[in-house]
Amino acid sequence: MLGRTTVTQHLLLTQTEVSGATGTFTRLINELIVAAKLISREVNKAGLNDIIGYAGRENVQGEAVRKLDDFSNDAIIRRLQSSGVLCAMASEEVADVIEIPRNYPVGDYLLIFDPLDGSSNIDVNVSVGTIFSVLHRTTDSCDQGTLEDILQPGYKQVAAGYFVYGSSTIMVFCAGNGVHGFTLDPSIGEFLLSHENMKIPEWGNTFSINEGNYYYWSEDMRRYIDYLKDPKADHRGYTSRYVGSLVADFHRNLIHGGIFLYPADTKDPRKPHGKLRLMCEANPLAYIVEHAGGSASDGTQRIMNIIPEELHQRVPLIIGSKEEVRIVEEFIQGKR
Ligand code: AHM
Ligand code: MG
Repeated sequence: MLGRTTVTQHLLLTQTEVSGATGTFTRLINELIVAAKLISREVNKAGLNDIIGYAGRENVQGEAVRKLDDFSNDAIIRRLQSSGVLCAMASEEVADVIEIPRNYPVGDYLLIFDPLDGSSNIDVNVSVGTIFSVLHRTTDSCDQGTLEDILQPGYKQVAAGYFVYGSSTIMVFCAGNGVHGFTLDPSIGEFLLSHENMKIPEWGNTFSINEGNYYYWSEDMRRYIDYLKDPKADHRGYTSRYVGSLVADFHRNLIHGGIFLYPADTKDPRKPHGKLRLMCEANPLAYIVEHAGGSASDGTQRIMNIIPEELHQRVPLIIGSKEEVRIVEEFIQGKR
C-alpha cells in the first residue's frame, strides 16, 4: 500500500517515454480525474441528499435526464473547459458540440464522454460509471474544434477509459501503452495503481445481454443465445450476468472474460441499431478491449473502423473476449 504508484506518478512516468510530450495530455487526464472524484463523491451520498431522481427534462435522445446525469455532465464540462488543452467536447447529454468559452485558451485535444453511464441504476445502489474518449483535432487551427474534428473513427483515438463508481471507484485507462486500472483510496483522495497491464482472457463463460429483448432480435441473434444456453451444444457452458450498466458489465468481463452484447432490435423504430452510442460508449470501450487483447464488433465489422456520420449515432455492440466475439460474428454472418 505504502509503495503503490499514484495515477499522477504513472502518467508522469509514461509521459517521459513519449518524445516531445509537453504535459498537456497529463493535464487533461488530471482534470478528468478531479471531475470523477466529484462525481464519485455525489454518487456515494446519493441517498442522503436531494440528487436522486429526474431533472424534469429529456436529453437529445429523448431519454429522461436524472439529476446526477446533469451533475456529472456539468462537473466534467466545468473542470475541462478551463484546462486549456481542449478545442471542443461532446457529451451524451448535449445535442451539439460543446465549445470552449471564448475567455479560455484552446488546445489540440477533443474529449467525448458519457458522464454517467447506467444512471437508471442510481436509485437502487447499482454501479454506474463515466466513459471517455480522447481524440486529436484534425483541423489545423488554433480556434474552436468542430463537428468534423469530433467525427473521427475509433482507431484514431489517442486514449480512452472509464470510471466505475461501484463497491470501490476504479479508473481503467489506456493511452496506447497498456490498459491500467487505478482504485480510488477515499481516505487520501488518490487513485492508486491496482491492475497493471490488464489482459482480457481469450475465452470466457459469461454472457451479458438484455434477454427481455429476445423477440425483437434478428433470427441469428436468437439462435446464438439459444446456442449459449443449450446444454447439448459443443461448449463448456455459459452463465448469464446483466447489470444494466455498460461500464459495470464491461469491467466484469474485462477481468473474468466473456461477452457483452447490445444488438440491433425492432423494439423502438427510432433506434434500429440498438441503444448504445458509437462515439461515447462503443469506441472508448473498443479501444480498451483491443489494447487488452479482446475485440469489439457490430457483427460485421470492427467497431473502431466505423466512420461516424453523426454525433449521437447508435451502433450494435458485441464486445469482449476475442473468441467469444468471433463466434457471434459467425452466427451473424451465417457461418453457423
Ligand atoms: P445510459 O448511458 O443512458 O445510462 O444508457 C446506456 C445503458 C448502458 O449502461 C446499459 O448497458 C444499457 O443502457 C441498458 O439498457 P437496457 O435497459 O435496454 O438493457
Ligand atoms: Mg451510457
